[in-house]
Formats: sequence, structure tokens, C-alpha cells
Amino acid sequence: MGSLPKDFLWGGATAANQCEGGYLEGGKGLGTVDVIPWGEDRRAVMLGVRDYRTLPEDAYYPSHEAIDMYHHWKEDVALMAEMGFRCYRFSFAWSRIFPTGEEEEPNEEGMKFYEDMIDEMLAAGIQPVVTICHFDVPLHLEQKYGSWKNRKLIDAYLHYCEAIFRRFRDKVTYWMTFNEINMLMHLPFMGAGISIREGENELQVKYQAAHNELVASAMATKLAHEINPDFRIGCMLAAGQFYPYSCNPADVWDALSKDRNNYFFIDVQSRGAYPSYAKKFLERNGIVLEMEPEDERILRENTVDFVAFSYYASRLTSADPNAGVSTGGNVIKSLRNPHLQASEWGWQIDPLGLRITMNSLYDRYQKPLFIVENGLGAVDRVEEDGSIQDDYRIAYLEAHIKEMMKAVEEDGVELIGYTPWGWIDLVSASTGEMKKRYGFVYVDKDNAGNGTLERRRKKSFEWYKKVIATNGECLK
Ligand code: BGP
Repeated sequence: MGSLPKDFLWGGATAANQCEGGYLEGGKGLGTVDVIPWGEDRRAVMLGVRDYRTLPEDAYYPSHEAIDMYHHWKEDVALMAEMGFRCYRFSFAWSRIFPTGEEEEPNEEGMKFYEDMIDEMLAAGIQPVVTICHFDVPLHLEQKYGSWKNRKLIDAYLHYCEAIFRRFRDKVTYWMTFNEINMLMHLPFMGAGISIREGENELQVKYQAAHNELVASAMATKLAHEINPDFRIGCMLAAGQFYPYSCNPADVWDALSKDRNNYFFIDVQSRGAYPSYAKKFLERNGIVLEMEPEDERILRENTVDFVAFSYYASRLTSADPNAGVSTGGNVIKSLRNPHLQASEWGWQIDPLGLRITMNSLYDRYQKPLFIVENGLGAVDRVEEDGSIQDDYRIAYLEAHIKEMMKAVEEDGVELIGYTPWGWIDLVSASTGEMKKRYGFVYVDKDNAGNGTLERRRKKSFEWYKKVIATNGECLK
């Protein structure tokens, strides 16, 4: 094949709240993600319909220790280096740098933690790719302002951005303003710290919060380019093309409309304006956004440099509410596609869907893409000899990488890199489980928090190392 550029960014991805732990160490404040429990209350809290303050006292919060990367980062960077990573996509925990979100000066211990890790990575030839906000908001900002419902968050976010952009001016090139910005529509509290209170108009609340994030993202892009013109700023979408359930035009229309619901965010971030379909939607639903006069100009003048996305599965939809069966799996709803297999969590496996999604995004935006999440969450078994034979994971990734390479080689899509999700096992965002593993590296810890946290290389570790070493030419 040989289709990928020599400097293609092979690596892996994580997020602070799912791997760091040390939730109150080094001066860190609580984040919204730190009050999302494991277990039966999790979903209602993520949806923003259950107040986290009313949870039982013995609730277990997976983010508090996670896989304790806070204390294992040296060992973890060494593992990435051993696999030959060229980049590592991770997030800063906002409340590690600004514990309440309102301090004048950043928390030096928090900054130092990231700086030490980044220095270690750079020394090993691993380029940092930073998500500025991966589902977390300092809890204080949620309590005082209702998180992104309030425009005040824009100032707090920019203050945080300015601190990290200046500190890492010469050490980081690739930044993403918000992880899976569209998640706000599906799991508002998990995605953006948004609670839906009784009597509130849910759509109004969500779109206002989205507007505030979009303006914040554009202003951060502007600031970033002023601080270092070489910075590359990206938006980030939970992607996956919607397919029509049948060739009935009503189903085709339904799929197009559902795609637009997702594209809305990155349409604004990449093209610089509210698309006409979105304006009409807001109008039809009586949603009036609170905007400042300069918002439109800010959005227009500060579009992103690249489009990053996660891809786990395609989606299937029908205009007929009685058609098909729901997968019940992934966060963004989908019908079961009879042509596809699914993971143990019901996430459908569709490698060609990655190529389709890449082409749709590239056709639409004509900006370089970055696949910053992809992978298979599965139960792994440690054999008697201590090995983990995760051939199913290798098969999933191999099939997806093949389609990714076809999109580059045969379709001409510009692609910056590929960072499979959870290169090391970590806490699942949707379920809070440890059992749902994605890694090339196994971490000894279970759903209830028991385990030694020991790291262990899986079979896929050696496989991925070879993939990187051959720039994707050897996938066996
Ligand atoms: C994305 C998130 C990640 C991650 C991943 C896998 O939505 O950006 O944080 O967790 O999905 O999902 P899960 O952990 O639920 O299996």
C-alpha cells in the first residue's frame, strides 16, 4: 500500500477523567465528571435529570482513581514509546489547572504535572495532541453558573485556554477545543455539565449551551493563532454516518436530517456560520438564542484548522417508528443493521462505514481530518500464562485501518493521524465500567475498583507496534 505520509501521526487516545485518577491531588478541584457514579444511577446523572447531590453516600465514582495514570505516567509513556507512538492524544483536566475555574492564576502543580509528562513524551519522540475539554467542567462553575448554560463560561474557558496556550506554546501543536461537542445533545451533564431542571425547555437549554461552546471554541481558535500561528486547532465530532433503513425516500430524508443534527456543531466550527437548516430548526421550535452582536463575526473569522472525530460505528435510522429493532447499545440511537455484527455492548462493527464517514466529512469541509478515536470495547481474559490473546481487537482495528488507508489512497482524503481509543484500558465513559476494555495494554482493575493497577501487554501490543513501524503496510 504505502499510502500514508511519512509523518503520519500514529498513536493512541485517552481522556483525563477516564485514566488520570488523583482526583483531588496536586491541588485539583472537583470536576463535573467526578460526580458521575458507576451503577444504576449513572445514566440519569449523565442525562442531567438526576441531581448528583442526591446520590447515596456510598456511591462509587470511577474517575477518582481511574487507572491512576497520575502516578503511573512515566511507565505509561514508556509503553507508548515502546510501541513507537508518534503522538498521544489526551486531555487536560480543567479543574487540575483552575480548581474552581475562577482563579486568577493557574494551579502550578497541575501545570507542572502536564509539563513533566509532555517533556517525557517529547524526549521519546511522541507529539502531544491535547483535548482542552473532554467532558469536564470545574464543578464550582456548574454550581455557580449552571455550566455552559451561562455565557460566563466563555470567559472562564478562555482564561484557561490562555494559560495553557502560553505555557505550552513551544511544546504542543495540535489542540482540540471540545471533545465530541455533539454529545451535549445526548448526555448533557456528561457532555457539558448541563442539568435539565423542571420547567426548563430542554432544547432551548441545549442549543444555548451549544452556542456558548461554539463561540468559546471560535474565540479560543483566535487566541491560539495569536499566541502561536503554528498552532493547529480542531473541532471534534462523535461521528458515524446515518444510513437509511430502506430505499424509501422518507428513510433517506430521515438519515440526512439525523446527520445534520450532528454536523450542526462542526458546520459552525468549520464553515463559520449557522447553517440555514439549523436556523430554520431553531425558528420552528421557538428557540431564541441569546447572542452578542459580535458572535457572528467571531464564528465567521475563526474556523478550525482540522476536523477530528471519533468513529466506532455507523448508524441506521427510519422514518417509520415501528421499523427495525434498536441496538440499545451506543449513546447515539441506531437501529440494528442486519448486515453488521455487533460488539458485546451492542456497538455495530462497520469498517467500510469509516471510509464512508471520512469521505462525507472531507467532501463537506475540505479540511484535513484526524481520527482521534476508534476501537473495540471488549471483555478480555487473562490466560493462565498471563497473556491476553485479543485477536478480536486486532481484527477490528485491522479492518478499520484498511478502510482508512483506502480513503487516503483511493479517495484522496487528507488525514493527519490515527489514535485508537483507550490504547491502555481505562474507565468506560458511557457505562463507568473497567470491564469494557479497549487497550493494547491491560490494566488490572475491575468494575468495583479492585485490582493492583499493574500494566500488562496484550497480543495487540506487538501487532500495533508493527503496524506503526511499517506505516500501516503490515497489518497482519
Ligand atoms: C467516546 C468518548 C470517550 C470514550 C469512547 C468510548 O464517546 O469520547 O471518552 O469513552 O467514546 O466509549 P465508552 O467508553 O463508553 O465505551
